[in-house]
Amino acid sequence: MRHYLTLAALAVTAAAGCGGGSSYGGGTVTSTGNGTPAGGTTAAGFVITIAGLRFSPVNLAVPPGTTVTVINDDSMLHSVTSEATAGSFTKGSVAGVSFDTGEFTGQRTFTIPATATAGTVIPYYCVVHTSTMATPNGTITIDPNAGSSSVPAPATGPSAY
Ligand SMILES: [Cu+2]
Repeated sequence: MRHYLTLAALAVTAAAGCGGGSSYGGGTVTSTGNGTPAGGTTAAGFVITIAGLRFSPVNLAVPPGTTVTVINDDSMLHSVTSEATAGSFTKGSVAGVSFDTGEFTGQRTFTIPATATAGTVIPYYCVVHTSTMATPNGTITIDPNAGSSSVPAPATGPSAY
């Protein structure tokens, strides 16, 4: 199980890495389902993307007080809902930290309390699909030193390929 998730995460990362299409000259954006606008100004900061019934990244580290953006690229409803125990598929909290986007498509945000304790790991799930998600559980880890992992690459010069 853990192996599968790791590989899946790597595959997603690799796909995203190849997809930085800023060097494609054409101005026309075709809707390939890869929901990155051409402008490169997707939500910077801490982002969970849901696509193909998969949370990405499966484990996101954020500092206390962070506003987390959740982007649902699927056409179906999903949620990012905290649970006390991974796999319980019941709304809950860990060390006083809880969050719930509710069922949504498009984009939602929630904010981690500034009082969240470093090292707290909060599992989350989708209330619509529970165990049938490709990644049934994700986690958010509170890490004061966590850096934003989703800042778009600078648009200056050729991409570092
Ligand atoms: Cu779902």
